[in-house]
Amino acid sequence: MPESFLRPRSTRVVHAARERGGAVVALESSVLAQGLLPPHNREAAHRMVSAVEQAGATPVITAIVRGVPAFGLEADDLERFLARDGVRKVSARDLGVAMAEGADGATTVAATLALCALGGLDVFATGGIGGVHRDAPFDESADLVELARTPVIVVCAGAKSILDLPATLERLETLGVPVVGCGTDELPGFFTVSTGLRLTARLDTPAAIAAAWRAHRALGRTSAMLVVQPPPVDEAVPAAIVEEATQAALAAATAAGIRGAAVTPFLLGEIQQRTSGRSVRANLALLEANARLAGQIATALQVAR
Ligand code: PSU
Ligand code: MN
Repeated sequence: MPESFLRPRSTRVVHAARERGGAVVALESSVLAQGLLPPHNREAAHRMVSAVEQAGATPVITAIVRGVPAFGLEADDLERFLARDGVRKVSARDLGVAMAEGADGATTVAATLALCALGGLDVFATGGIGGVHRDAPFDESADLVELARTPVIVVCAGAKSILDLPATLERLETLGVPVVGCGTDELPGFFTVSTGLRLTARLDTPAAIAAAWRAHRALGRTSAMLVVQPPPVDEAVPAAIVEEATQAALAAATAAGIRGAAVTPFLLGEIQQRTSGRSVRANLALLEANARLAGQIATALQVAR
């Protein structure tokens, strides 16, 4: 399909950054419209954008805006997304329909990866990726298969605590997605620093990550590279508290018969309530830290170019 059909739109700031070949970092919008409640989602957007800018890169929030793939959000569009005003959750499979219907769609990791491919963006920061859910019924996030086929560096704090983390790590291995610890030898647990799950690779500087990425791409690998760092220690939540809240959230989801795309937003909302704000503080801190690291990696890639 010709690009004229798609007509992706960039804000002036993003367009200018790309014109001059500056470092850019993609940010997802589902964490803003579905993952965090107001007013926390506004704080998340502000802190992520500032952190990318402080690292010398230009933040690019991706979304479908009234049916148009958007690289960067205008102020009024961002307000609609923060107000969650008729904004649907859009995964990779949902992109085309959302466009055809002229909808506002907040993009998950999977859909953001698809837009990164469309726009030629190669660094992306998020909180935690989706993955293999615990227990039956079978549920595996589309984030995993999109990571397997989209060459983008994705900076995160691991996969969300609500998931089966050992199974998620196994699937990433099967799918050929390198998982690189930054400042850690373990897969972080999103809200928690530690999970006990050992990683096979650790690179502690943006320059080292950029070098590994160039090798990955030089080999012709078309998968993403997942860069994981623990949440900032001061804000991290003890594992026992997260696990107790997660168990209760899973039970509530089963009792309420929550299925499909609603599962993740439901569980995240339950955990926010059950940890009386602690998980939100950790979530905001790790989003900011991940945005900063992504900005530094994008800048390091720039230097090497
Ligand atoms: N992690 C968060 N908050 C979120 C998400 C992840 O802390 O809102 C979102 C991301 O957009 C991720 C999506 O891609 O949840 C996964 O949803 P699902 O499990 O339905 O694929
Ligand atoms: Mn699912």
